[in-house]
Amino acid sequence: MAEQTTGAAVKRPREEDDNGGDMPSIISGWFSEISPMWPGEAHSLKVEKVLFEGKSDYQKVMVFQSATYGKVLVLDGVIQLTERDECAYQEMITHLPLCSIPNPKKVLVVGGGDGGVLREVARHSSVEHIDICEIDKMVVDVSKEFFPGVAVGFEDPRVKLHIGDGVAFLKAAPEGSYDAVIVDSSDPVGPAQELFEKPFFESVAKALRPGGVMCTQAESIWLHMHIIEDIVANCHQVFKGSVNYAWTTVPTYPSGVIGFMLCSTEGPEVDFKNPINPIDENGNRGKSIGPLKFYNKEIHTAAFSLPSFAKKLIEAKSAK
Ligand code: SPM
Repeated sequence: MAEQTTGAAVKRPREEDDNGGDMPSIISGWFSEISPMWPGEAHSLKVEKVLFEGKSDYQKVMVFQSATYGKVLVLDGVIQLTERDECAYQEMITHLPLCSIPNPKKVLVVGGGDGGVLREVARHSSVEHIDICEIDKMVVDVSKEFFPGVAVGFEDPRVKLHIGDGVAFLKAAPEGSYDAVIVDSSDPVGPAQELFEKPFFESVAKALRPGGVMCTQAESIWLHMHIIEDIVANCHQVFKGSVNYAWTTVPTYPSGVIGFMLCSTEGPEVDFKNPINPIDENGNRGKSIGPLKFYNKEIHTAAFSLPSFAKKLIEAKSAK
């Protein structure tokens, strides 16, 4: 894996009044995920040991050993992954887009500094080059130290790591250069905020080839329908191919679910609901990463079936 720091690593550091996890998140041996993004509720995990606490230019970073979900990575007080359930998120955000197009060759991951999405992209033997642009080097370093089964993604020789701002990276990307862009962001507060806005989606669309695909983390239907409605409306304006919302379960994310926005640019049609490009389990050319734990073609199609309340609101925003 090649590493390079882009000249764009100058995004503003987090402000003191950001959602910086300033409230103590471990009380009496329990970590509670308290955030104004989900007021009135907080999932808790029993802590066995705090393994790392640090503050980068962008956010607070913590790793702890939990009693029931293995090691846990927390940014600004919000759980990013646990060893037990990370497979659900990383496999779905990766294979929903990549299994929907034939022979993806060039892939960009924005965010995803833990390496889990890279691990999944690397399963696709057609992929020749993977760029990843992560703003916070501390996330990469911490993942390599504490989550080797996730950070294994960095070991693939097709991976090129850029430490910098994903927004600037995409603005500078050559037009039509990627088959797929996967945006593995934290929530739209602090460093990831711009990754949920229309100008960013315009840059993604420009960087994709005709019929290229984007998959972005798109929050929870139980907690953030207003954010999802905005994303859907923006994506319909920007992406002239197809625009779809999918979701999956991740027990340690707030409300236990997380969604994905899947869009394609004008060009060869992409039918996201019916995967055409099965994963070659032996496609990865790096260290052995073992079989898929979560994704299969049935769950791919099922992910696009929405509960009625969400379907209604998303369809309303999709009406031209
Ligand atoms: N590669 C794993 C990184 C995880 N990125 C997404 C994290 C989202 C956490 N918040 C979920 C809140 C749902 N509303």
